[in-house]
Amino acid sequence: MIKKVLIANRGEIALRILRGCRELGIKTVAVHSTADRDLKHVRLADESVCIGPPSSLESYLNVPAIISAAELTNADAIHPGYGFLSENADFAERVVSSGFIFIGPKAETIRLMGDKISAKEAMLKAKVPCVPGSEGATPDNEDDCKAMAREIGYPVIVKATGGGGGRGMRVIYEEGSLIESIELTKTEAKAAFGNDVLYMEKFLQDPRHIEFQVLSDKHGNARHLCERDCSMQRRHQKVVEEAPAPGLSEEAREKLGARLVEACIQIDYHGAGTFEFLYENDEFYFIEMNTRLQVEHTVTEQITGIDLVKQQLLIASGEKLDLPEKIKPRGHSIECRINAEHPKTFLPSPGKITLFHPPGGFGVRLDSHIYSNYTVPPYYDSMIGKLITTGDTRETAIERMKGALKELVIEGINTNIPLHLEILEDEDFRAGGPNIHHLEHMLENT
Ligand code: MV4
Repeated sequence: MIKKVLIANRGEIALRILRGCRELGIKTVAVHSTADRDLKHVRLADESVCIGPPSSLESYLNVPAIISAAELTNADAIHPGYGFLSENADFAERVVSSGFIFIGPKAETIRLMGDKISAKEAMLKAKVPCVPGSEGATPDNEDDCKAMAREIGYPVIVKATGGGGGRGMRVIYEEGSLIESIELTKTEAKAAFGNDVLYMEKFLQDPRHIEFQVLSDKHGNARHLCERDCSMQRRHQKVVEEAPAPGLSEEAREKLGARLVEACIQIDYHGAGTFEFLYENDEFYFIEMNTRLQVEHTVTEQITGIDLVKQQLLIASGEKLDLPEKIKPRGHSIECRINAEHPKTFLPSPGKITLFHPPGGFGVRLDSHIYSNYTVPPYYDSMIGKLITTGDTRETAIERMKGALKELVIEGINTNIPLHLEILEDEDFRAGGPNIHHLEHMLENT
């Protein structure tokens, strides 16, 4: 078993990883920037190392500093959390070549999934349903591009193979703008990812974003842990997530889930992972795979009763999955991301939290590192916590969330709590299953 984990992250997820380690009797090493000396997990960790100045590039993305800290403290393994270096295949490789365990899949798997064309190829091979499209790169000849788009049918979308998460893509509605759009996207992709290879897909106009959680060990055993609906987003930032996806039948869940378990075994996946889909007219279309623990993993934990961080640690230690053959979801769980930002303008709102009162009660979970008199630094993501409520039904989870949001007091900075209260009153949200454009439409109309 792993005995000591270096947590290569900050904020709520660093605290979440620390809590998982603690329950398995694993010692923890916190690494932090000079701006993060007062983070809650730094105080709770067995050891801590300052790895650099506030700038992420010089601290949480500073590979030599992180590896040195692991050497200095004699850690066995490194947990990357989400964001930062979590999906950097070169980092995973460096971790392993320096003699540590990377808590996540193999570097080659991260690389396979990081390249969106090769990820789609792997999924097609595993018979996972994908968005119809180019099956490889767009041709380098204008006429062939036009023929391809015509065959797929407009509107089409071109995406950078090195992109993902909404970066480096463009929708094209008619042949007249196809070539110009491809050239523009290529130029942007080259600048952003150092890779101008594109692929083409049918553009789905009003899909939902539904993703499946998986766990897969190093002995050829895999499970799916049902799905999450993450359609409530603004500018590719998720705002509210829930599990299970409203209205999805058990039959549809098990049909796709079984395919994904097979896919995990086929690609020799190790650890926790997420298959992202667009869902439209009762059909799933694979878009990307995330090879990390996600922000919204909590709602899956709530409905399955499985601690995903513990499972990651056990898998990385080489243990066999010890989970039931079929994982049955129980009840419904919703997560609201609490951001230090203005509820209307979305401008970041760093500063000192002068007063903090957490909510509580049955079915209420708050994953956050904040405390009274903590100062939210301006250098990082504005998410300061996640409020999660769980109940037997979606309605109960929603009502519990309303109560918990009203109980939650954060003074001294602006937060998006008022936005969440608005969302919970929205008729279409309450009906369940809004599409990926719904929140942005809702914001335009108020
Ligand atoms: C799409 C799409 C429609 N059709 N692909 C955006 C993030 C990246 N993961 C893929 N994205 C999309 N790909 C096809 N063929 C619409 C989006 C999209 C989206 C997807 C998920 C969640 C929010 C989104 C917001 C805008 C566009």
